[in-house]
Amino acid sequence: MKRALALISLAFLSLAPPADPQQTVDDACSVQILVPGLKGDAGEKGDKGAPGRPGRVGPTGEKGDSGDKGQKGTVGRHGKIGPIGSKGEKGDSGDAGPPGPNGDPGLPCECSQLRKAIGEMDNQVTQLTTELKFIKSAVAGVRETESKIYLLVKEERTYVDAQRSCQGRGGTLAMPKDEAANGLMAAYVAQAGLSRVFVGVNDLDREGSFVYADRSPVQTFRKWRGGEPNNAYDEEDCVELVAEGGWNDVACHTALPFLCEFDKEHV
Ligand code: GN1
Ligand code: CA
Ligand code: CA
Repeated sequence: MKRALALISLAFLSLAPPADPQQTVDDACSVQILVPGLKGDAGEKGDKGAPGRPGRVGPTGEKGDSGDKGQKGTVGRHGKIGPIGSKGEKGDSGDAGPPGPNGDPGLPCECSQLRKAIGEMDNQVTQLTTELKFIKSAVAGVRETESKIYLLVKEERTYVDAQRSCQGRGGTLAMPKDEAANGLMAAYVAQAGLSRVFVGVNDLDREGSFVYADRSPVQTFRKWRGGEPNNAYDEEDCVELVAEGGWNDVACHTALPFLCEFDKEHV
C-alpha cells in the first residue's frame, strides 16, 4: 500500500506546474526531486463547529417536595339514584272530570194528578190548623195569634205572684202592645165570664212611668180608661185589663185572675 502511494505522489509531482515563473520549458521537461519546505505559520482560527448530538438520558432524579394544591376539578358524573323517599302529603283535588253519559229516560210525569193531590193536601192542612186552634182554645183554654199564645188563669194572685206563675210556665204576664192584641185579650176575658185580670204593665220603678213586664216602655199605644191612671190612695202601681178592653191602675197587692203570654218560638 505504501508503495502505491509513493508512485502516485511521484506521478503528481512530475505533472505539477513549475513553482517558479522564471523556470523555462526545458526546466519543465526535466525531472526534479522536490523536498518538503518549512512548516508554514499556524492558520487562522476556524469557525465554531456545529452543535454535537444530544447526550444520553440521565439517571432518575430525587423526589422533589410536594407542590401546591391544584385547582378544583370539574363536576363529576351523576351519582346513582338514591332510595325511594317517604310518602308526601296528599295533593289538591284535580279538576272536575267530563260530564257522564245521560241517564235512562224517566217515567212520564203525571203532573196534573200530582198538582191535584198537592192542592188537596193544602186544603187538609188549612182545615187541620183551624181544628187544632179550636181544640187548643176549647180544651187547653188558650188563644193564639201569629206569634203568641195567651193563657187565662182564673186563680187570683197578687201582681208579683201572677208574674211568677206565668214565668214558671215559660211565659210572662200578657203585654197588650197593640189594638189587635188588646182586643183579643179583652174578648178572652169576657168569654171566660170575668170582669178584670192583671196584665203585665206597671209603674213600680218610677211613679207615672209605665213599662211592660219585659221592661219596655209603654209608648204610643195606651188603653187607659177615663180618669186613669189615678194612682188612687197613692198605692196603685200595677195594671188591670177590664172585659171592655180598658186599662186601670190598681194596687199591686190586690189578688186578681191573670193573663199569661208565650212566644211561639220558645214553646
Ligand atoms: C176604684 O175603690 P174606688 O172606687 O175608690 C179602683 C181605682 C179606680 C177607681 C175609679 C181597688 O177605686 O183604681 O181608679 O175605682 N180601685 C180598685 O173610679 O179597683
Ligand atoms: Ca202608680
Ligand atoms: Ca186607678
